Amino acid sequence: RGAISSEVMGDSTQPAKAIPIAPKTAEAQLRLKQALQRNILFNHLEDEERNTIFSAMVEVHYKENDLIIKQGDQGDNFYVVDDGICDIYVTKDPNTFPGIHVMEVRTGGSFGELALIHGTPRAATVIARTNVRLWAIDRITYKRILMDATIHKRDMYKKFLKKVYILKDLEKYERNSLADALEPVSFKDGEVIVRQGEKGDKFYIIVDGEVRVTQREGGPTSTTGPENEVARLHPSEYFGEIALLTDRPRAATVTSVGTTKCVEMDRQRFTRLLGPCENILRRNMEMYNQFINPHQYQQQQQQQSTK
Ligand code: 1OR
Repeated sequence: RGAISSEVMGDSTQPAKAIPIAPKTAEAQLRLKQALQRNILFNHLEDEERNTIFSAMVEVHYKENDLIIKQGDQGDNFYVVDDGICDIYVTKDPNTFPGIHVMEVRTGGSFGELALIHGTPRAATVIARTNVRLWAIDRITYKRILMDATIHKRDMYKKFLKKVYILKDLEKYERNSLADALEPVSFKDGEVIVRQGEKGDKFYIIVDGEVRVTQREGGPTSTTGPENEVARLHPSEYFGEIALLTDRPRAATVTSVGTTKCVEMDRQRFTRLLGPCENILRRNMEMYNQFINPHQYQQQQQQQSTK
């Protein structure tokens, strides 16, 4: 495990060390069980596969500034972050190390899949920004149990995510990570997806179908006033972000019109992955204030239908 690569990149003074495996105490096993339950990467697993992963996963600890993966090395493990922050760097020039900071990975995120999927050298360097606790899965187990689902999901959402306007500034790799984190959900005609005034923990992007957005008069927490339609949303559009960006209750009710297919993300994944899009999300949110005015909206709808 963790063989030291003979390849020396530039003037890096830190060789890749043997991986620092922590003992699998009862407490660690409990945390591993929770990680397996919570992390969407493991959602689709059959019981037997879950057991295999459970035995294969080892807890590893790195200290702040430790080198976890070195670009150019051979791939051994895939990693899931249990706690802490890792920074990812890429260099095109073998004389500069670690190169340009391209991304950060936090709790619930993962890295190290590319070399295992493609059989290529490590495409980036990963360094611990804080003390970190990771789960490591060896190459053979990763390929046997997790790889196909990841390839399939990235492939399936590739075209779709490219069309989503708010994601336009994401790098290809970031869109792939986002694809990993999406959960497909489907709603029946008339089903309420989010309800005004309630606490919200999920963000949605519409894949297929239509939703109706309604608001009660008398402010966001009003539960009694008359309801007005303030918007209709369609594929590639999104909802549910205000409660996640602001920690306020749901600002409107969103109801499925016919059958609607969406992909959803919980708060943790939303925060972790949509950081680079936060500016656009916030800017768009400011614009609702002008838009969410039922009278104005109805006028707009009328204008559109007479065009
Ligand atoms: P790996 O097995 O190659 C390094 O080991 C890991 O860093 C890699 O798998 C990914 O999991 C992760 N380009 C390449 N690898 C990346 C990138 C990345 N980001 C994270 N990793 N780019 C970042 C895009 C925001 C592209 C940079 C040009």
